[in-house]
Amino acid sequence: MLHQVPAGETTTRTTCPYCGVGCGVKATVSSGGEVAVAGDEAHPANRGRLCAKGASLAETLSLDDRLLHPTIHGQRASWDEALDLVAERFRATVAAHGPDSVAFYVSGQCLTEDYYVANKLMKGFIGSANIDTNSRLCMASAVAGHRRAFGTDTVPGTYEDLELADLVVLVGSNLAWCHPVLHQRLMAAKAARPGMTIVTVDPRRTATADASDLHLALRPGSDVALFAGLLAHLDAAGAVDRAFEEAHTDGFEAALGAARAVGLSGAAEATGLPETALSAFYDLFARTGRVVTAFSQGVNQSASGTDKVNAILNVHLATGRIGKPGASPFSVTGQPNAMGGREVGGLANQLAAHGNIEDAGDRAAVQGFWGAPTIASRPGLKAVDLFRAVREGRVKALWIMATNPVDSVPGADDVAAALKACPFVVVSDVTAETDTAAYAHVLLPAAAWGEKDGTVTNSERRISRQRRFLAPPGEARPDWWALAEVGRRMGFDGFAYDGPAAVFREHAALSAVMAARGKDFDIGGLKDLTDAAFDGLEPVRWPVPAAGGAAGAEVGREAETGGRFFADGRAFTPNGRLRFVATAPAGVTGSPGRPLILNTGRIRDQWHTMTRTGKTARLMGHIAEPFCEIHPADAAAAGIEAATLVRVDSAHGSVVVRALVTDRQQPGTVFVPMHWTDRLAAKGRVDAVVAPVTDPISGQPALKATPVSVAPFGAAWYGFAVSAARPDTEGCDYFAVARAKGGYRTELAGKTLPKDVPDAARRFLRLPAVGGSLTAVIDEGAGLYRFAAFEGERLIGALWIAPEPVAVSRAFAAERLTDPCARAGAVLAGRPGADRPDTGAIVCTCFDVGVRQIEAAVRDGAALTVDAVGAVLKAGTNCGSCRPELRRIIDGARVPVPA
Ligand SMILES: Nc1nc2c(c(=O)[nH]1)N[C@H]1C(S)=C(S)[C@@H](COP(=O)(O)OP(=O)(O)OC[C@H]3O[C@@H](n4cnc5c(=O)[nH]c(N)nc54)[C@H](O)[C@@H]3O)O[C@H]1N2
Ligand SMILES: Nc1nc2c(c(=O)[nH]1)N[C@H]1C(S)=C(S)[C@@H](COP(=O)(O)OP(=O)(O)OC[C@H]3O[C@@H](n4cnc5c(=O)[nH]c(N)nc54)[C@H](O)[C@@H]3O)O[C@H]1N2
Ligand code: SF4
Ligand SMILES: [Mo]
Repeated sequence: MLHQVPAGETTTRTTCPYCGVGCGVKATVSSGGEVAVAGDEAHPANRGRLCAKGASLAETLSLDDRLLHPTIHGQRASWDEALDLVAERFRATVAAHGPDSVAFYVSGQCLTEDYYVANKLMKGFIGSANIDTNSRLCMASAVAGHRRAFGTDTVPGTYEDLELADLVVLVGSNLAWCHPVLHQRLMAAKAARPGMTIVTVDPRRTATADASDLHLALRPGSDVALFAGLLAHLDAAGAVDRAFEEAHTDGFEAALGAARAVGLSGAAEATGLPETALSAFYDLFARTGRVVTAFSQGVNQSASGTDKVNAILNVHLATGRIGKPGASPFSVTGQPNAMGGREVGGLANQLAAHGNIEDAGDRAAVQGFWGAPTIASRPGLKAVDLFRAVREGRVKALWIMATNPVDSVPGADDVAAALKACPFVVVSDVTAETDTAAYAHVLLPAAAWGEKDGTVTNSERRISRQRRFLAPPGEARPDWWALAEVGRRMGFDGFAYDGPAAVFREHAALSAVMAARGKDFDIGGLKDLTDAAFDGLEPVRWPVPAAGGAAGAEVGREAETGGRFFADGRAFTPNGRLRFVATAPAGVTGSPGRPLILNTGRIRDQWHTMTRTGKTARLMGHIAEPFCEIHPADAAAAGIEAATLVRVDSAHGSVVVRALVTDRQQPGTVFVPMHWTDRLAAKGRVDAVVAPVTDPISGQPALKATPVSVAPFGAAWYGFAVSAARPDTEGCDYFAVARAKGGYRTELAGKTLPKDVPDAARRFLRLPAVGGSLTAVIDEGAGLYRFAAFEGERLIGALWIAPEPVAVSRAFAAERLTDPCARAGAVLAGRPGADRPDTGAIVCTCFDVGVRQIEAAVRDGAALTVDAVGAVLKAGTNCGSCRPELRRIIDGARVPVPA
């Protein structure tokens, strides 16, 4: 099935739906319905660049797995039936058990308009603050840290600052993989100004660490000690900006006292880093005026996340390096609209438009503006507590929108159990193929990226339009509409919007009301946009006050400050002063029987739970299977051999993944990616393992520090298959399935070999259904089996089985699915003949260039620099996402990803 498209070719300027960099995208729809995407040269975030994920967007638009109409208890229903049921169940639950017995769990991937309506409905009309979002797992510690230091949740700096700085410190951020276009901007700035220094603070040697001048591989969780040591050093070195400190800040002495108690030796002890390395970093920081410290989930997702944020903010306040060109702390946001969600107050402890839920005046202002019957007067349940309340029956009706908590919330098996036990679960998604949708009583089909209109705000506070260029398929509708319809059907006034522009105008008007109460978030200048002006809205960074409005003095501030905050020392605290926070060093340790610390996070080419990026063969070519990075010493101690399967166990659950033995991981720690789900692997949901432990201030879970043990899985046999149809993995002890061009590629393994292997192979490849004859080469004694099935000349399936991980070229095998004359002999051999190169795992997804090709070019001397590899093989010359990896391959030390 294809989207319906208008006649003639059209190009629409929109914004990428993935990371918080917020790149502008041009989407061109041909008259035949083909979509092509390119970077938007006019967008200030990316100036035409896109990373591999952005560049592959067109390949994620197929409708094969889309949810096309509402369902109730799995049966197709009309929107009217579904919306009436949702409204009635929420109304009845509130009537019987009070407003706090219902909840919404939404997402930083909602557009601002969706988010605004959700927050308004819950806080102003249902009258509970039980609306939380996956931003709790993502930005909550940054929000809490900002509010402690600035009295408001505001990112002081801009992207340009990373280019202007002489020192960029990346803390707990794998920028090269997670914010690739911002990383490319940084790399380009460094190439133009080689004197710039980049320091990465991360326990793991990441692609970002490879691309930096200094990598501080601190012990997990020890960031507070690192920055406390730095604050003490800045004071001792006379680098504190006394004038700024005295004129504009509070709390310096207390913070310094706590920092001195740590000192250089304490920092060295906590971080495990040599004093010499720390001193070198501290000196560099002290003597460099233009410093940007950018931080992300290695900071936020921690039991001491808020203190980590404030330890970072402290050193910038102490040196007055805040909101100045090239000198600022900078929290990098994750999702495309993480920032927009904070603007509408989408977290359970916020109010709309930077209002404070604890402030009666703010509450009255918001309630009055909405004409709402009520207003939530205390914070609601935060994500982890919210699912606990669902499990305990305190929350009885839950609406989940644009997020997949059964995979992404820690203690994920308990989340699944909670949904199973919940009397009423509504899920709004673009696909029913998620682990969360499986628990929905009502499924609502959402319009996807490219099918809906609205706005998002990126990491540097820039609001950009997402624009529709395709008609929503089936009965899919935008999320704001479903929310407004439920509001209306619950009998509330104030939800009669005729489109997203109307919602945006209301949001902008509310911000002006709140700005008059002294809030910094002010887009009052956009409150009267006509529909046409909303359609044409160019990317704009807030504040955008109305001329002569409450924040009229701010007009022209963008020109003066470059859109930065706090350089003038003016804060949004009650006394208007910036605040230091005395922070307490913390650490993480294993527990008896679970000696290793599990760190989790992202890989370059996948987005979260893979519902979209998992649809493209191109993006699966980079890493196709969940893995556990483990240091050789820990692997040896546990009897784990490279490329075998391992079980990672915590007190909460387990995963079975591929061992990736590498000294990029520090001893005592392991890393498992967050992306795999029950749809794509037998047991790869890492949040089933992660402990639901949270930061006491922000409520953000510590997703990077769970005590675990790792042991061999004990597979008796391993397999690899390629197939035109999705294989039948029923009963497989282990599988990981991924899209390949022309079908699927699957890793598999088992504890005991099936009695009749050829029969099992036939079932696995679905030959009874798809037809085709099976050719086999079997050496039973050696445990070696090779099967290939053809339909005419076309390969429809092949399966290799061995007692060890099978030595088959994955790239070669997968390519045979689209080979018009795949020869059985070559297929069964699992390797190309001498006449054809084996590409190895794909490194450059834009031009399909594999690791072996690059290594060969380097060995031949044909290419010794990243640019030379580009000239010879084109690799790295389009989106550039693979450039850090190219450099590493050239240096002879590629991250060893499975095949
Ligand atoms: N490819 C890709 N890009 C994405 C996403 C995606 O799914 N895929 N998701 C987006 C989203 S929502 C987010 S939030 C961002 C996240 O972007 P990042 O925060 O950059 O990504 P993560 O991989 O979660 O974690 C970053 C690093 O924190 C390190 N770390 C772990 N523990 C510690 C510690 O105690 N201290 C320090 N200093 N570091 C530590 C990890 O080793 C890891 O390398 O990425 C966004 N971009
Ligand atoms: N262990 C561990 N866990 C983590 C993290 C980690 O680093 N480690 N990171 C955390 C972080 S930072 C984040 S942000 C979360 C992300 O985790 P999730 O939010 O759970 O992940 P996604 O896969 O992005 O889920 C988005 C869902 O929305 C659907 N969707 C897409 N577009 C639309 C739309 O327009 N409307 C609707 N209604 N649905 C849509 C998608 O199909 C998908 O099912 O994971 C968190 N969990
Ligand atoms: S860096 Fe990549 S994923 Fe992030 S917004 Fe830009 S194109 Fe999208
Ligand atoms: Mo995130």
